[in-house]
Amino acid sequence: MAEQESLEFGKADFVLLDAVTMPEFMGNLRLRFEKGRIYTFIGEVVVSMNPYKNLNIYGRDMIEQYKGRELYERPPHLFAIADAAYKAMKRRSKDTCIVISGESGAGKTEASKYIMQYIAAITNPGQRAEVERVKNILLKSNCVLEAFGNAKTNRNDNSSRFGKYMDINFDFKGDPIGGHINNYLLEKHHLSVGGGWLGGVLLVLNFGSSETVLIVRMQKYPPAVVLSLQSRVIVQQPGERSFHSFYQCSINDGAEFKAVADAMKVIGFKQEEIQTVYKIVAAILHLGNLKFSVDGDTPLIENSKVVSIIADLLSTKSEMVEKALLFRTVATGRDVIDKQHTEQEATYGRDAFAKAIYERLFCWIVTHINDVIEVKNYDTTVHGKNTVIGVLDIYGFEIFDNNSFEQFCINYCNEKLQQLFIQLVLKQEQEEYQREGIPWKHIDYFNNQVIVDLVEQQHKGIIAILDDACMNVGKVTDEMFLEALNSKLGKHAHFSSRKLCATDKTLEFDRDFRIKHYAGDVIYSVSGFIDKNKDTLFQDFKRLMYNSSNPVLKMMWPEGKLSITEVTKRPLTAATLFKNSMIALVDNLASKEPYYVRCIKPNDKKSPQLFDEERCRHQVEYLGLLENVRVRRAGFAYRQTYEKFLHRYKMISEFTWPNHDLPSDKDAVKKLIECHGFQHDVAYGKTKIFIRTPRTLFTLEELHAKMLVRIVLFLQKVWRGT
Ligand code: AD9
Ligand code: MG
Repeated sequence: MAEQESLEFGKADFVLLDAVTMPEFMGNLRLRFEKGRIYTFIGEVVVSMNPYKNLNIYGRDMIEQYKGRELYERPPHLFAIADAAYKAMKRRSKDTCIVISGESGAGKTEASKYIMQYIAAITNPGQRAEVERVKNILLKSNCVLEAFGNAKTNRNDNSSRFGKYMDINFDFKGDPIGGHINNYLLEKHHLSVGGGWLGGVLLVLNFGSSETVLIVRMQKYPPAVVLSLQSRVIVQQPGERSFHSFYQCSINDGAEFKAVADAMKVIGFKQEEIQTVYKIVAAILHLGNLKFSVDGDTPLIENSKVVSIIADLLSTKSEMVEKALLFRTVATGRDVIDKQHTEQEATYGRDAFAKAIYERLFCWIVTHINDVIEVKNYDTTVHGKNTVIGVLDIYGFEIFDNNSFEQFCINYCNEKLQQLFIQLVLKQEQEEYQREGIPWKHIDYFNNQVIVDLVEQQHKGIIAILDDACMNVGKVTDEMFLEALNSKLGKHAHFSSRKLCATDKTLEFDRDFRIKHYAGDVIYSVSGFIDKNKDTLFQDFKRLMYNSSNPVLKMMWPEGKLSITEVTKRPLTAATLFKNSMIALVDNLASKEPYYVRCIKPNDKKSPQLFDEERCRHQVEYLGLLENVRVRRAGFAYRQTYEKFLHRYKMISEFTWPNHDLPSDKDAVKKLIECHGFQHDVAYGKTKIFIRTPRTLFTLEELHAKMLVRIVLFLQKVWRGT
């Protein structure tokens, strides 16, 4: 039992703390971390500490211990929450979701993988082939998505640079029959097209024994060129890398390359598709090697050999690649002319092209996986409800030395998730007690809706102001955008900039603005906001890709079909697309029964020993864990309307079985509760009964199960006439 662990390993549930104070909370968190107990409950929430070492707690024996058990029967573990979500889905036909949150490197992705492994392990006892196929693909998809969507950062060697929400669909037997992945904003600006890091490396792409072996010789950049490229593309901070995929086909990470290629085969990627994937990766590396020079006003490509390699890799013609890089087709009235780029435009175009083909590749990989795991031909009339467990593993709150558009989006996403948590766990809970007339002392928490509004409000929020700036026909600079922010949001309590508070020394530059996030203050540099939000890719590149003779590439770029005169609609901006996807995500999560895993990173050194008190406390604060404990402690684990409660348990009391003659269902429930001696653990609301501890509920369930057995035995006797 969870409580039995208390003395030696600390409290297994923070609800059991002697007093709900920060020192008590931190003391328990530290003790458990030091004793290798990385998981602790807050009611049904699992708090998880990253152990930064391999623990032997995810094996088959462990899975068996959690399978089918009630949440509190076993020590806290991810498997407990996975099982709870699974049981709710299976027994009550509820769609559930597991929301995993925490900052970069806190262990979200690892947690999501253990949860998926657990679900895979406890399902399909009948070993149905189709279910095994789906399970295998769901598990293998991680490896492929991580190769293309994760990168080494200073905070995490395997940092997810995209958000992922995966639905797993189950049939009426509770076996996985399919799934769907939603991916959110790949941080493509993480992609360095500078190429310098691969200088001189012989890039070998080996597609199995018989297929093509592609050898691409990388050229070394003079350092100055690499630097100027990097500062413009806003790429990795020192010590960071681009996406894993770029290293896996070079000398560094050969074993991973094979694992990814194998996983792609299992998922069902065809050989030519896998080839295309790596051709695109190679083409991006070569784009990084392209150099422009200027002859008068005219930009030229210095190394035309590179152009022919790119053309080859993308199955198009050198002349067409060159034209797309140097010219832009524009419609002026009725005429269509080729307008020559300046050198700056050409460089911008090349970088945007590299990022766009990578992003498109990533989305195509996700779509491909979705095609293979999509539930087809499920007949609900025959098979019953098709239920879902969703698992959300999305980037955590980020504060870097230099925070840009990507951190702005990521942190906005975390505000949305925090708001959902508040709505579901704190606010709703308290509101229900008030509604039901249960005596309740209000617990204060910071409601971050005000920050969500600051970012997303129509017409007034930061995204709306940014979009306005991007809509302007004339040349709008990042500074002009900052001006607009200052004039419209200057008085907002969660927004500030240097202009507005000249005395504020933390805002060093006139290009910075600050948002007071729920998790702390973050200073954003406006540099690049406009470009990244517009996310312009000249139509010429889209057409170039659409006209590729490689059918896979062509399929990735359907909009390249349009000629310049047909392209009229202004595409939605990156921030608006992101905002829409976040709103849809939160709506989706809110429609499911949520389970939470709150991940904490013990230190910034990736050390298994160090418990950095300051860093941990900060995370406990902004994850709102103390408030969570308070609400939970003051609250009730279970509630049900009197009618439904009676419907389930009336058979365990002579006063209510088969029917009661009391004035109301509420009176009948009171009688039932009293005859079993649970009156001290419940409260009676206007329409619902509230039960404080889960143990009471388990006992009720046990009584219910025993009574069912007796009834069945009795009926059998009656049927047999004995
Ligand atoms: V990010 O927001 O994607 O940058 P995550 O996903 O929160 O971040 P991740 O799961 O990738 O972090 O964990 C970071 C590293 O911590 C892993 O690569 C492991 O080395 C380590 N880790 C995390 N969880 C565990 C665990 N349960 N057991 C052992 C772990 N090591
Ligand atoms: Mg991750």
